[in-house]
Parts: sequence; structure tokens; C-alpha cells
Amino acid sequence: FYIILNFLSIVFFFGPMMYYCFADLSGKMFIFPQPTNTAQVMLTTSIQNFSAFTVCFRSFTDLRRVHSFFSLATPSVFNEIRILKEGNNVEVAGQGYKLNTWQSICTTWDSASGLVQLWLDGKPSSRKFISSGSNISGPIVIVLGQDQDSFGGGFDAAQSFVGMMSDVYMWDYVLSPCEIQRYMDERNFPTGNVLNWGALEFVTMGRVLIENKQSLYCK
Ligand SMILES: [Ca+2]
Repeated sequence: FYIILNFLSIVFFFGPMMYYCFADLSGKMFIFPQPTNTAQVMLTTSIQNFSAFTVCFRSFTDLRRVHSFFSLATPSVFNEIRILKEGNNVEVAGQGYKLNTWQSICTTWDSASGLVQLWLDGKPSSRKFISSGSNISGPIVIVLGQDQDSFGGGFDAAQSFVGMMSDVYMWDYVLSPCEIQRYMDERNFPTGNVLNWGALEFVTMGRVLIENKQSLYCK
């Protein structure tokens, strides 16, 4: 195995372009530099049963086509959670999605009400019904950068994400609007108990790079 970079991580070499990591990714980002049906980040989590969730991340892209940020599948349901940007047709419309800008995207759902809501840069969408009454139960596979059409696979380059992603967190409950606002502001929000960017367990496959986020504040 390899030890890479200057943060704590032990990297096991599985085969060509496939790495297992456990790392604090604070200040870092994943770069998906080209459209493929292979490049992905698979996330591992100990919690495998959800009656609610919040997923937050920041992304930067210039894609106008459909692209999948976050895909959670179980063996029976491949689209348990699917956060993607559609061309002109969004199921839950975030207002003012911008190109070439870092944006914070949070999605919440709970089984009791069945309502889903999207927060784009702290601005909420209309709350809409998706499904209620049953939990998401594992085993689950979470993939960044691709849309799963089968359990852990079935990727389509035309739906792949090309750009940068950072600050990926997931909770097994619905964050309050103020907590989502604090996530957006990068201050004092609850640590993700399902996925935590500060202690992320993941496998990268294909051409996915980890680099420092670029600062635009020059001294
Ligand atoms: Ca698909």
C-alpha cells in the first residue's frame, strides 16, 4: 500500500486506478476531469438504514446537460436517492443553478411525511411528496459522479458529472433550515453521522483527482 499526501491516509492499491482511502478531506475536493462511464467515487458508511436523510455537498461545473452528483442504490432499488441536475426538466427545481460557481446543494427527505426538499445555496425549493412509509434499507452503495442504473454500476457517460465536488456530508435525519444555512456558510454545522468529509471512507475508480480547493483570496 501507499501513504499519500500530507494528510492522514493509508491507500491500498487494488488494481489499475482504484484506491481505497480513509481521509480527512477538509480543504480538498474531488475533480472529475472528463466524461466517462467509469470514473467514480464510491463511499462507504456504517449506517445502512434510513427513515430520513440530509445530503449536502458543494459542486462546481460548466455542464449544461444532465449530470449525476450523488447516487444511492440498494440491491432492489437502484434509484433510492438520486441527486442530479436535469437539462430543462427538474423534479424538484432549485432556483438559479449557476455554471462555473461553487454552489451548496442540500437535499432532505423523511419517511414520515414523504416530503423531499432541495436547498440551493441556502434557498429552499417547494417541498414535494416522493414516497413515504418505508425506510431505505441496505446494503447500500453510494456513488459520486455517476448515476447507478444497477447496484453499483450501469453508468452512462452522458449522465456523468464533470467538474469539482467538495464537502460531502450525509445525516440520517433532516437538518433544520438554520443548520443548512450554517453548512452553506461553512460554520458550526453538525458533523455528518452517515458521511463526514472530515473522515471519509471511499474508493476512487478511474480518473478522479483529489486536490486542494483553489483559494480566490490572494494576499
Ligand atoms: Ca442512468
